[in-house]
Amino acid sequence: MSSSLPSRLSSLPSKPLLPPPSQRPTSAATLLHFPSDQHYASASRASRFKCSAGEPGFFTKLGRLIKEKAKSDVEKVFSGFSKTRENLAVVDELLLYWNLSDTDRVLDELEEALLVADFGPRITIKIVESLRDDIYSGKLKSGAEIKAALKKSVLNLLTQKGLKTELKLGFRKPAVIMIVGVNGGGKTTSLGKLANRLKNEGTKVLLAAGDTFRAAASDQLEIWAERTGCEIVVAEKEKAKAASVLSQAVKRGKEQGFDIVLCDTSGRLHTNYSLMEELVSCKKAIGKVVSGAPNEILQVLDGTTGLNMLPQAREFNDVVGVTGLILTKLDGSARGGCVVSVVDELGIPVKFVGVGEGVEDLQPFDAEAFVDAIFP
Ligand SMILES: Nc1nc2c(ncn2[C@@H]2O[C@H](COP(=O)(O)OP(=O)(O)OP(=O)(O)O)[C@@H](O)[C@H]2O)c(=O)[nH]1
Ligand SMILES: [Mg+2]
Repeated sequence: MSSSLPSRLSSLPSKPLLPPPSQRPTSAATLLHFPSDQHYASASRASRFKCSAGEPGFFTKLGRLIKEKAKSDVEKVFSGFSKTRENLAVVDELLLYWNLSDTDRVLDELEEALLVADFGPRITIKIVESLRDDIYSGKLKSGAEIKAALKKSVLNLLTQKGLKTELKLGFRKPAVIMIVGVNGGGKTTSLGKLANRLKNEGTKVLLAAGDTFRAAASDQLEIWAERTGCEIVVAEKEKAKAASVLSQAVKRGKEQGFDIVLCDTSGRLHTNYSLMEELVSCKKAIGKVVSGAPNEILQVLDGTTGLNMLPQAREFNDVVGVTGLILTKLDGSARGGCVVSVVDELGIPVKFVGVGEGVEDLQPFDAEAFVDAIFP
């Protein structure tokens, strides 16, 4: 059932309050999904509400904030992937002195560099063989051309499936985002960072401490609530069921006019049947309070685990339907190539990357900025 609108929003103007398309943010730093004019108009006719969008001045403010952030994000993307970059720097060295007679040796070394950076064997072979064909057929004639072709093929791999990287928050209030994944991947930290971003964009965010396995888990989330200035719902008693805590939180979100409820969950192994079933109960409990919710189920994958993350993601996706991935700890590893592997193998969009432990260290994923960051 959809939540009712606050009275101040019930008289939305007949003309949508969207800025002209040219002024709408287009960068992947855009966190929120902007509905089309037509979509928006029908939503306002139905007196429905998408987060805070609809309040006069909201889009102007959001646009400004996103623009400012997009600028600092690009700088951060470049520093965040420093290890992957170091690792792939060999590509530049190889291509600087490349000449045709050296092609096979250079491509062997390029293949090795891509494998070490976790591009995965299938993608690596695909990229290298296509470069080899283009070099021997005379299409690529210099190191610079080879590098440009390499970057283009990585970008194509990331964008070919047309996966959307922005958050899809629907039209009902509150929008609900559930964070799932195996133990220690960075769920709670990513949730905290996400809360910070959404809060800074003018949305009213409620945190839900759905990790009821460990007593310390809700304390950890409370610290994030304080740090980000968000309210939080925690279990009232010990051994509470996660589904009931999350359902209460979403109810409160609905009653008290929150825009977004961010639900933390316990870490669990994808092979543990009963724990995976518990996740299904959590999802159902949320959907009973707000139909269509959770709007996003974001799975956190630890970038340092390399390609082992693929079976985890497959299993979570089969059980609960993952709508996006957050790849964490890419600052600490030389394995940034795993981003390309997961997108190619799973067909699920990477929506954010974690590049540190700080509150600002979660970046919306942008394929072009990513390729520029790892192959500067
Ligand atoms: N370097 C780095 N560390 C991170 C990142 N994200 C999370 N961490 C660290 O990883 C550790 C685990 O993070 P948590 O957020 O507690 O992970 P979790 O998935 O919630 O863990 P459980 O609730 O126990 O399953 C913490 O020390 C975090 O600070 C990241 O992007 N980069
Ligand atoms: Mg946690």
